[in-house]
Amino acid sequence: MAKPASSRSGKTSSASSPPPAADHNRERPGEPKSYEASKDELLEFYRQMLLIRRFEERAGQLYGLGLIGGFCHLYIGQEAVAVGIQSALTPGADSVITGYRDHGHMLAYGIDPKLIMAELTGREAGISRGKGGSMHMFSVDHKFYGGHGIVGAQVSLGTGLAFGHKYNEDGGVCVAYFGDGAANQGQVYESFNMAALWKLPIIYVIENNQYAMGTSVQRSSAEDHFYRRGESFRIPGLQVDGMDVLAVRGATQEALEWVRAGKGPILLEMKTYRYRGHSMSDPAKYRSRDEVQHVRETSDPIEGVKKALAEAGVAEDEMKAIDAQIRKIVSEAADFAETSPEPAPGELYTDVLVEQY
Ligand SMILES: Cc1ncc(C[n+]2csc(CCOP(=O)(O)OP(=O)(O)O)c2C)c(N)n1
Ligand SMILES: [Mg+2]
Repeated sequence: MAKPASSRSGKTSSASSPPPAADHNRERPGEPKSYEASKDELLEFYRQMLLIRRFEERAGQLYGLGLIGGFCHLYIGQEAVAVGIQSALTPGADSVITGYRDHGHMLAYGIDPKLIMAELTGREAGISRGKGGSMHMFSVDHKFYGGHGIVGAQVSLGTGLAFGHKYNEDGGVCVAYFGDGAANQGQVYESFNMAALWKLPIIYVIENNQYAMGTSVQRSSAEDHFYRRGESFRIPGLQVDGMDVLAVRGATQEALEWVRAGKGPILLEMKTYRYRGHSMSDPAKYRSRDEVQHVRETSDPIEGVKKALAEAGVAEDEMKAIDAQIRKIVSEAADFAETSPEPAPGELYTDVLVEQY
């Protein structure tokens, strides 16, 4: 006969008996509600998403002109995720970490577009002094901890940031973004285990844009409902329409409430889509043009907010004027990034760890 196993509550149960009922009844976050935005908030969401889109379009052009070296991963299509989440965070208190598709996140956190574009073109004025490029942008001032090229690494690092928030009792929450592909990495689950054990203040955000480079979720993921990926660590998850900025904001508030109440980590699966290739060098032959066109026509995040604005009585002309302002900001950022000086050769020797430890 199987030896009785000890349950978490300390009571014993037979190994063959079902798990204690309490496991199934354990507390879960409420159903997230769509955020009810005021007209001004909607306008701000529109502005921020448009800024990301126009910025990324211009970055794509600069890359084509040979002004951006190295890799360049655009965020077009996913704008509602970063904008909706960021709008719910407390600037200066909460920390953020993400992968290499990071320009949109930095813009959503209010970082000057000029400094981001100048980083792309490798200039001294860039946010990482032109030495990080597209994938390695960093701003401690904004509690934005990168920009990481190693798939999944930001999940462990973000868990460490959350540990820091708890240890220092600073009230902050870490938001760690990663992709559907990264979600299949081993270190993600080691991090989940520690975060759940220590009830760390972290929101794990899986940006499920349906593809990891050229591999679709269906071909790579045995459990493609990513919000369930924390279940065996008792981390609850919510699946969210990541193309709807109001749904994203509503779910983030629910998640923040959970984490700030000291209940430990929570997972948000953002169902989203990227319109461009994985990076600028991807011809995207693994999917049809029709597939992309269909998403653009039926669930574009910016068009969704435009519709809501029209319903709230905002005139088409006002929206066009915002677009013109945004184009101007992006043009100025591009001019700055093309004309500002490159770092002096001496910069090669700064920010390099030389001590032994
Ligand atoms: C550890 C590691 N393995 C492989 C790669 C190569 N690689 C770069 S991006 C990527 C796909 C990641 O896809 P996903 O997590 O879905 O993010 P997305 O690009 O869709 O935002 C891979 C395999 C890498 N950078 N790091
Ligand atoms: Mg992906």
